[in-house]
Amino acid sequence: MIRRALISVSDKTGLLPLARRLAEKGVEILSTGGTQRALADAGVPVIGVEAYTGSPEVMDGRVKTLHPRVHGGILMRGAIDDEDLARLGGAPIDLVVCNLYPFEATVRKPGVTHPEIIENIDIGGPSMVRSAAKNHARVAVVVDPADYDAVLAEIDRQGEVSSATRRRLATKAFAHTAAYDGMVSGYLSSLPEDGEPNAAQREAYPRFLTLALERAYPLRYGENPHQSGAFYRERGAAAGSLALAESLGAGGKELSFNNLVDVDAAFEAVREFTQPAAVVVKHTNPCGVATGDSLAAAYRTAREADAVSAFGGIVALNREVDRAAAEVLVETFLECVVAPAYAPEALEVLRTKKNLRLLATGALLPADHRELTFKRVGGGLVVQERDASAAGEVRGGRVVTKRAPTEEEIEALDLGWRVCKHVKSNAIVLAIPGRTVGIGAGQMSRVESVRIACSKAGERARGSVLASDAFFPFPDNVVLAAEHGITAVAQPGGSVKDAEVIAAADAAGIAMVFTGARHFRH
Ligand code: 93A
Repeated sequence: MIRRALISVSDKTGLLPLARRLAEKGVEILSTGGTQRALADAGVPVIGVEAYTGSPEVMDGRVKTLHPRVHGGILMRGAIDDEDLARLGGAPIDLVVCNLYPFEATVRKPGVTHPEIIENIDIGGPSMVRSAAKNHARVAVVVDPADYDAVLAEIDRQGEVSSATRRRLATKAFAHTAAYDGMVSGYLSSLPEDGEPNAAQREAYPRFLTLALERAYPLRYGENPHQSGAFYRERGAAAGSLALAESLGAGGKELSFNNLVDVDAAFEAVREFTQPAAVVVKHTNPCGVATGDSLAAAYRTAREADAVSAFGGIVALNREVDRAAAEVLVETFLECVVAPAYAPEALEVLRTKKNLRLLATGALLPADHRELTFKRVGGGLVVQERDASAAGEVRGGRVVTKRAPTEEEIEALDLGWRVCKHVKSNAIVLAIPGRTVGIGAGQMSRVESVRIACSKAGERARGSVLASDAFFPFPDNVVLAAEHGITAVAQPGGSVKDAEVIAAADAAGIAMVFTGARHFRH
């Protein structure tokens, strides 16, 4: 039975409906200052925690709930502790609803001072949450407003929260306080020896510390069938992340490790474009990318860019999938489709393919979304900022050849350059306006990638443009491109042999733009 609840929340989302329903059920509510005021103002019966402890809030709220009557009330196990609790003058608390001072939001606040940040380190909240989570055999602890409804539903049904739910809530609670302390420790470790971090450092650090992961779901298998696998979700993953995608397929097979890695690669690439776009990925590399007036047109073109590779591929789209696009998608065998959303008529068409996995991310994160990326290397993680640039680098680049690219070449170079960033190095992308025609990926020498891209493009290489993720170490790449009829090139520049590379381009009438930025992908 839930008889007494302690509610102390900074984020007051959903507070009133929750408290009202608890009060209606005869639950006695204890609350701290601000929460108590909010409830009293709304006419919900509430007892101030000061009245319960007989001890006033002191030190501007630093000490509010750090009291044996609070922690005794939460930690008491049952009859065996009745006497001790009575001696303290406390009463059993059965439900703790608490979310913490907004530490991360405070750190990110423009112009915030160090003392303000320190005041936003919650001490009393995590203590209550941990006490309640430890005693989940008797107490339910709720740290996330998203859990209010489920908890209320159980109380409605059976007057209490089930032991399975209490266990789940406790697991979540400890993960929550662990992540919170991680952020605090991260902030402190980011401080220069004397003084405070600058705004950019402050913005960059918290993501380093929200490395708290939760097991989301098992995968069909790892990279190979003899390896088991699971997907772990970052706590606090942004809306629009693959981690939060909903699975809408007809059922069929579960996602595998490779599926997710490929879906991620495809979805990252398709976000480069604002007009309707489609990316087909095989083995983490795009094999066809196109834009168009509609998703259906874009996807058809992307598939045709390398129809052989597209078979069994992973497709990402940057718009809600409509019926027309769905009808083109089901023409060939695909593993997965990922898009922000699907129209109901599109789903109907797509679900005729039993084993086609459909993922809906709900939103499209912008191409320049800032976050961190991780890769495990023996016993540790290499962590870096996401490569968020590419847009504008061709148009803002420096023309280094006698001939400047035409507008049409610029358009094609811009597309090729955006795609290049998503192709494993050494990356070479051949494009014409609105689509790729040949992609050379993952070779150990750049000239080999040029050769592959040209061979993939075949006759279509003639009159196309070339984007290279890093500079040309030798002019041989340009000579080869010229032999295949390529008319313009975008590359970062910066090789000791730049002069020779430019001379080779001039000799062949190729227009070349230095973007000044490199986009390795390893
Ligand atoms: O300042 S604290 O570290 N000391 C406390 O004793 C304490 N008790 C609750 N922070 C404390 N809290 C936090 O106050 C809760 O975690 C919650 O975030 C917040 C609610 O305050 P109010 O009800 O006054 O808005």
